[in-house]
Amino acid sequence: MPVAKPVSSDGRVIAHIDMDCFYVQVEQRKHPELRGLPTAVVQYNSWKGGALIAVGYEARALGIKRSMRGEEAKAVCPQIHLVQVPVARGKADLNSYREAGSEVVSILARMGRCERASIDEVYLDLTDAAETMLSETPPESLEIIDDEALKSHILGLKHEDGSDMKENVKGWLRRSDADHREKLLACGVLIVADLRMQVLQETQFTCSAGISHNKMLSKLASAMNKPAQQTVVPCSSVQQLLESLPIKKMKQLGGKLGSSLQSELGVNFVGDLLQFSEQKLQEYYGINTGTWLWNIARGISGEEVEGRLLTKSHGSGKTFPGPRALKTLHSVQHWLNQLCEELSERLQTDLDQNRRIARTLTLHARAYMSSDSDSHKKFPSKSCPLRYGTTKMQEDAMNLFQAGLREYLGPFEVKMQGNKKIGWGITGLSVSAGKISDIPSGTSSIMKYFQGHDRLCSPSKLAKEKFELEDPCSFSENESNSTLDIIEHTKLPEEEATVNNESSDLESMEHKTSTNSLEVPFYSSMSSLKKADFSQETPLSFSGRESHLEPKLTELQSKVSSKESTFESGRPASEQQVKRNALRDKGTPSLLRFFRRVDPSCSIQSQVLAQSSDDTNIRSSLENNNSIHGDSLSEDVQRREMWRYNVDEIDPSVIDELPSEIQEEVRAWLRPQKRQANSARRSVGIADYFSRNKKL
Ligand code: TTP
Repeated sequence: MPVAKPVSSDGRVIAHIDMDCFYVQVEQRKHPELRGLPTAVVQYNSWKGGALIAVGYEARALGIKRSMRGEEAKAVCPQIHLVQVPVARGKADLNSYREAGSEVVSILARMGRCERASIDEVYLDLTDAAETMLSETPPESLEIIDDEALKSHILGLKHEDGSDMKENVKGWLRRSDADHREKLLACGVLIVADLRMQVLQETQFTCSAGISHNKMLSKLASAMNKPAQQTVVPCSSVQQLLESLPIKKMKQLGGKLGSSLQSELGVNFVGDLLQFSEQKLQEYYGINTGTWLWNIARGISGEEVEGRLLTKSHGSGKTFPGPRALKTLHSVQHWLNQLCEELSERLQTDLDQNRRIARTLTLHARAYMSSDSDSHKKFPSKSCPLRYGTTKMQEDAMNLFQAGLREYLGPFEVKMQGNKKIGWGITGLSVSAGKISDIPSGTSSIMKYFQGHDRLCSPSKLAKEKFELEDPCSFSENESNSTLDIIEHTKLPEEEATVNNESSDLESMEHKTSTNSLEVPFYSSMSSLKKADFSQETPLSFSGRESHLEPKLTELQSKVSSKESTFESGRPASEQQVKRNALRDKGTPSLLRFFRRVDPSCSIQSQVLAQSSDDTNIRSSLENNNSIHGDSLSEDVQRREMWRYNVDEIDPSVIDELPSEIQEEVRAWLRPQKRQANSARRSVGIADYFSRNKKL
């Protein structure tokens, strides 16, 4: 459900930039001979000439629509040029479109905070740039205004018969009696026109833009005049814009909530909401959504431009329409393998280029049951913690699929037994990786401290053993970053053994696809899904690192996961608990293993751990250095000195990987002001833990 965000009273200048017939433009740049000719991009699926996924404006003028298939388009317009989307692994390969989108983003980001909203859409917060322009070169002082700005569509600006439209726009831009907010908007118009020209010159792509005081209005405006034009929404025109806007066209109202507004309240246009009080809307839809609805009826939205140049998630999907539907687990596994391979490559690229990791793997599918009495039943989306490495991902995706299928089939599940014909078909499959976050730069992990700064490790050894987790000392501080951090951030499956039910209703899917990355072939067949965000991850060619990485990174996890199924929903809780306890008692957590394997040649300054190849030594070293049992603040300070790390730089999430018995203590350790109090209460501590460990 949408939620109202606080609205700042200051005037903001927000632009929404949307590329025109994007895939067609990318193909026309690749094949300049197609420029100016009716062109469309068709999906990778030859059935009836393939579905059109992007249609150039020349082709649109000749009656070609995105809903057509290639054969139909040829019948309507024999001279049309149909370009097939690039293909890799038997499915569409969108990398060239993603890269092209990234080129555009890097230009737009020059002028303000930039949020990549989809493969070809960007929000820009131009408030600061507009303020600067207003104070230095206000539009009213400009004699000459660029033609591109003068071609802007200003909503509500009347053009008398015979009047020169560009002169009218110029007059509007140079108004000296406008209030501060509207003057800022005029600056925004000039800035966006200039940016669009830069995009054209540097990439050869045209784009359209909406400019207003918030994201919601700018997004609506950018679609109003295409291609290669810009539309402005002054405050005075907001009501006019919204009163005739069909409720389902509004972002977040395309699904159930919009339908409910229509059926429950008889609201067909956004402006119809004005007749309801905020209280009334809250009674129907709850406090937050009620306020959000009240706000949007007035064109109010506090949503911030997020300052994100990279995608929020990665996804890979494929449709299997009609007779191509997948009907066996074997064929599902085959395609999940392809999808996971692509996803894994993109995650690796993201990690290498941007130092980002994803935490959640989600599987979506579209399915039918031959004996389905309820044909509207949806295949439940499933997610689980993401494990890096193609094989792991493939394994997890298949498990997610089977969990989803069991739920989907319900009482029909029995049909899955044996090799008998099973009455289901899969018409769409996708895997996506979400909860992507940065690995904070400069963040040092506990593991890294234990390794020390690696000054004593020879460079040749570092290069050779870059991915050898069995010897953590083989990482140099720089070289090891990404790999180390993956280990730290990737929890053991046994610790996170859950299958999450994700809402799979259309509305949530729609929302997801607007910010996430279901792949074209999947969503393009779903009429109610708009377009995905295949946002930026300038893909490099696959480095091949993963093949090293996979067995290493996931070695620890796989030992657990091969027995500890992530999908234990059917198993009694006590049994799961017993297994987990057993593993924990064995000291499985990966950090501990590193504690035990530290290479002396790469020790931390105090040699606290490095001198120790066994737990007794570790313990005695710690005790000798008063690292554990000291209870004064000064001793704590000493400890920090000895360990030579900056506790403020530690990523707290690494603590989750430590045994539960000592997690609290380590946390307390990292909070200097609380350390004194905590130290007095310590009974079971790190030293005790290692001491017990030794007995195992
Ligand atoms: P859109 O921005 O929706 O459309 P567009 O850029 O082709 O055309 P317009 O000028 O009207 O904005 O989508 C961007 C790209 O995403 C589009 O070029 C192709 C791809 N896409 C699909 O593959 N399938 C779809 O169903 C949609 C909507 C888009």
